[in-house]
Amino acid sequence: RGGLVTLGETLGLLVAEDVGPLSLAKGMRLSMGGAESNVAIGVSRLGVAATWIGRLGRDPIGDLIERNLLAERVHTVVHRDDAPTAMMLRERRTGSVQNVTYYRHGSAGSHLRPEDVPAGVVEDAGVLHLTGITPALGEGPAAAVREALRRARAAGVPVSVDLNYRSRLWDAATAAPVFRELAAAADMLFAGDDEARIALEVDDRTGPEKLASGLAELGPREVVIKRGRHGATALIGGELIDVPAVPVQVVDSVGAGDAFVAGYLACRLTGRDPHEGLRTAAVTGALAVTVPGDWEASPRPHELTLLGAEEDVRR
Ligand code: KDG
Repeated sequence: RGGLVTLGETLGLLVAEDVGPLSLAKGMRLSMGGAESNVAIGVSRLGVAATWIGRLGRDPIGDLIERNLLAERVHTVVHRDDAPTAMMLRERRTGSVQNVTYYRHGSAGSHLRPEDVPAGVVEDAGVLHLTGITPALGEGPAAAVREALRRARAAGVPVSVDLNYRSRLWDAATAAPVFRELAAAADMLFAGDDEARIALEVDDRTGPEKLASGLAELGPREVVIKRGRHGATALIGGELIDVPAVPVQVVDSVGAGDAFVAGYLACRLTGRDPHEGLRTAAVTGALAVTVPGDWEASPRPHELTLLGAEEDVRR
C-alpha cells in the first residue's frame, strides 16, 4: 500500500518581511501554503510518499505551487482552472501575533469537484488525509471530500482528518455538524481545543481529556487534541497520552499544526506506534515555528534531533 493522499486548496502566500502594520511593509516574501499540502510536504521530507490533489489557476502562482510540490517530491494531481489561484497575505503585527487576509472567493481551488479525484489514487493510499477547510470552500469541494471518504472506506484505507476551523469561511454553528460527520468517518482525528469545542458544541470549561473522549465517542480510534505550546493530549484506543511541547523560540506559528500532523502520520505510515508518532509530531510541530512560512522548516529524518543539538555550529 502507498503513502499519504490528500486533497484541498493551496494558496499563494505573501508574508511581510518585517514586524509591524502590513500597510507599512517594505518587503513581502512570496511563497505558498495550504493545510493539506503542508502535511504532504512534511510527510515527504520524512521520506514517505505523498500525493496532493487540487485545482490551480493557469497563472504564475499556480506554477509556483506545482513547482514547489514537485521539488518537495510530492506527487501531484493538478487540474488547471480558468479562475485564479487563491492568495493570502500575512501581516506580522507583533513578534507573535499574525493576521491573515485571504483572497480566495471564486478561486481555482474552490472549484474542486468529485471528478477531480482520479480512480485508484485514494484506493491505493496508505492513509487518506482531509481537513475541515475543504468542505467550507463550497459545494464542489465538499462533494469531493465526501467522494474521497466514500472511496477510502470502500477500499479499507484509513482516514485521517484535521478539523482546521477557518472562521473567515464559515461560522461555528455551520461547521459543527460537518465536523461531526468528518470525525465519525475518521480513524485518526486531529483538532485544536477550540475546534474540538466547536465540533462537540461545548464551552471552554471542557478540558482536553473530555474533548478527546467526546470526539472518540463519534468513532475515531486515535484522537489527538493539539494544544500548541501546551503540547498535545491524545486518546488512542482508550489510552490517554499527554505529550509535552518541545520548547522553541517562536518566529511564525502558522503551519505548526500541519507539521505536527505530518510527523504523526509519517510514523503511522511506516508502522510505528502512536507513542512514537506523538513524540515525533511534537518535534516536527516545534521545528515549524522556528522559521517564517508554513512548511519550509519541515525536517528530514536526520534533523529530528536538531532541537536537542549540543553544538551551535556543526562543521
Ligand atoms: O494551516 C496553515 C494554513 O492555514 C494555511 O497554510 C492556509 O490552508 C490554509 C487555510 O485555508 O487557512
